[in-house]
Order: sequence, then C-alpha cells, then structure tokens
Amino acid sequence: MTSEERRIRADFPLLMSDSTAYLDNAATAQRPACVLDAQRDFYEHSNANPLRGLYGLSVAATDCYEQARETVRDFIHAASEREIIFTRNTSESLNLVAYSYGLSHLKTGDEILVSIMEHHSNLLPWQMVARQTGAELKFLECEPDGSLPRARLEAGFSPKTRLVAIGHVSNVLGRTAPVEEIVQMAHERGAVVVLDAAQSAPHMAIDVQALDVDFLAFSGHKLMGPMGIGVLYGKEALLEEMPPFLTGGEMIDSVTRTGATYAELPHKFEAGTVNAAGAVGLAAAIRYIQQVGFENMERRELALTRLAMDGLKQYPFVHVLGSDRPEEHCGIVTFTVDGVHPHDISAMLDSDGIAVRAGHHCAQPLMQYLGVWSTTRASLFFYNTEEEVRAFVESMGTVRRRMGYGE
Ligand code: 7TS
Repeated sequence: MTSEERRIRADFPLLMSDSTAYLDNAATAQRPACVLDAQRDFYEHSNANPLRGLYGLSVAATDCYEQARETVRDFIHAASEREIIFTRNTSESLNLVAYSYGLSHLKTGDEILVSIMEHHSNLLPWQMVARQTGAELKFLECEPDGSLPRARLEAGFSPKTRLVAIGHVSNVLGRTAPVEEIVQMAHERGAVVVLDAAQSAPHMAIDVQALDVDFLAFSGHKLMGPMGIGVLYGKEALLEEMPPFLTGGEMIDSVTRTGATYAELPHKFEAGTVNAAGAVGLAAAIRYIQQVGFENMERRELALTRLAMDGLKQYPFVHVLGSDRPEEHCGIVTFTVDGVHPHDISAMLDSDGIAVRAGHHCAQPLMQYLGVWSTTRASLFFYNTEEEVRAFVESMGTVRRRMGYGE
C-alpha cells in the first residue's frame, strides 16, 4: 500500500476492519469516520424534532438541518437554499419531479425523452407519467460505447419534446452524457431537463447554474453520506408553481377542515419529520470530499481504472463494455466473460475476498439494447488500492479455469 493509500484508508473504519476488496462503489460507498461522528454528534447533542419546537434543542436541530442544506447548495452551486429539497434518495427525487411536475405539465401529444442507458429509477417514473397523461415516451439510443453523438440527439428530439430525463453518468458504462448539448437542444424546444446525478455527484464537481439543468437528483449514500438522505435540486420558478408531492405535517402554512395552504419552499416538498441526522451526515461527507478534493479523487480513480482495464485486456475471454479509454469510465468497469455467468464470477471473486456486482444493474433496457442480458461490474473509488485492483485482475484470470474450461 502506498503512503497516500494508507492515509486515505485510515479515514474509513470499515476499510480498516474488513479485508474485503470492496469494488461495488457504484452501488453504495463506504463512510469516513467524520460522517459517522457527525450523525452521532447530532443525536448526542442536538436531537429534537426540527422545524417544530420553539425550545432550544429543537432550534439547534433546525439549525443543523438548515446548515446542511446550505452545504449542499454550495456543493452544487445552486442560487438559493429554496432550491434544495431533501428526499430519501435519487429514486424519490425523480419520483417527486415525475408526480409533481410531470403529471401536472404533460399531456397527450407531448413527448418525454429518456436515454436507453437510464437506471430504472429514471425510467419507471416517466413510464408512469406517460401512462397517466397520454404523453409519449421516446428513447435516445446510444452508440455501443455509450456515447451520444449529435446525430443521435437530433434523432431523439422533436418539436413535441417537453421533458428530457437523462443520467449524467451511466451506472453500467460509466460514460458521461453531453449535458450541455442536451440542455441547449431541450431549452430551444421549450423542454425541461431532469439530470440524474446519482453516479456523477460522487466523482466530479457539479455546477447546476453553469449546466443550466432544471432539476437534478442525487443520493447521499453514493458520496459517502448516510443511507436514507437524498437531494432534489430544482429551479425556484419551477418548484414554486409545482403542487406538493407528499402531504401532511411540516409542509403546510395553515389548514382548515377542507383545505390547506402550503409552506414556502423548500418545506412544501418535505412532508413529515425530516432526516436531520442524515442531512448532517451528508454535509459532513461533502466537507470530506472538499477536503480530499475532486482533482485528487479523479486522479486516483483514473489510475485504478486504467490498471483494471489494462489488466483485463490480457484475457481474450473478457470483454469490457463501453469506451476503450479509461478516462471515459468514471471508475466503472463492466464486462462479460465468454462462457461464464456473471453470478458465478461474482461468487468466485467473493471467495477470493473481492466484492463486485453481477446482474442487470437496474438498466435492463440497456442490457437488451446491447444484447448482453447480464454483466459483471467492478466500480472503483479513490480509496481503493492498486493491490486490490491487481488481486481482482489476477482472480479474473482464473475464472474460466475454475469453471472447467482448459485455460
Ligand atoms: N440513478 C442511477 C444512475 C443509479 O446508478 C442509481 C443507483 C439510482 C439512480 C438510484 O439510486 P438510489 O439511491 O435511489 O437507489 N444505482 C445502483 C447501482 O448501480 N447498483 O446499485 C444501485
């Protein structure tokens, strides 16, 4: 282990106590001690129901929660805290936009545009909106390497396009979508853009104002924050005119027997007791990322991705999906192996102490489009080591032999 690797891993209690080579970071990341401490500290010193009580502890809990919102606002460079809504995860954020914006703005004759690479979380909500409103769901088809060249975009857009829902980075191919071009084409046609940043937010700096996206969703747990906290960013003017998604406590201004007026943004979209400890933990994860620096994280992830891809190249029976260039993988290396099922690969690697993901990765339309049905995915994060990647590559060299093939 290099001294840099040793220094980084010392921040992660699980990585220090468990010997697994954890290469399933696209599913969820590990948490540094500062995140665990921040949550514990909240419950030990500031716990009360935020936004409700007028006594000291409740005010302290509210302050912690609202400071976390400010940390998130700054992290994605939103113009106002009113544009930051805390949810449970990316899936809930996308459902919020679908139910609240989608159902109230789309109608028969309109088109919703998604890419064939979407995670089911950014597909099923739009299938629901299409079914309920009569709008048509259309697909942007990618090249086999996951790229979306101009001609593909032009084939997908039409004058009827009203909403584009696109993954920033594919959780299977690791490819980054051409967001600036998509936003420009969408806005020229009067369509809004929903960006699923679940796989990009942990790996690259995001500026929602520079990207000019209308909505953006991500999960805390993939960027080393707690599970059960997620974020929806939305432009204030859009959020302002949208109806609430969930109703109940906290999200009202006043209620009568038959009606209610709703609270101001962002509380209009945060019904019920909020996950304040989760928000505090997410803010600690963001501060940790800012301390390590995306430049350092990206440098390490690229070196590890290159090591993995170069290593797998020596095996003629392994086929990596997506681009040939490690720079275009965001740490995600998904592959098939001739004659060996991904579940068998995952089980063999597990017996070697290596955790990878096998299956359809909640992107079945992409699997069908690529004709691969099921794949194995190693997803790397900056805290992984060269030693772990070498062990993975070495194990991969044995999988066909272990299944009874002669090589
Ligand atoms: N969008 C993308 C691009 C994702 O990769 C995921 C989760 C989600 C949305 C949903 O996030 P959640 O926090 O609401 O669950 N992706 C994966 C994965 O690739 N393996 O496990 C979860």
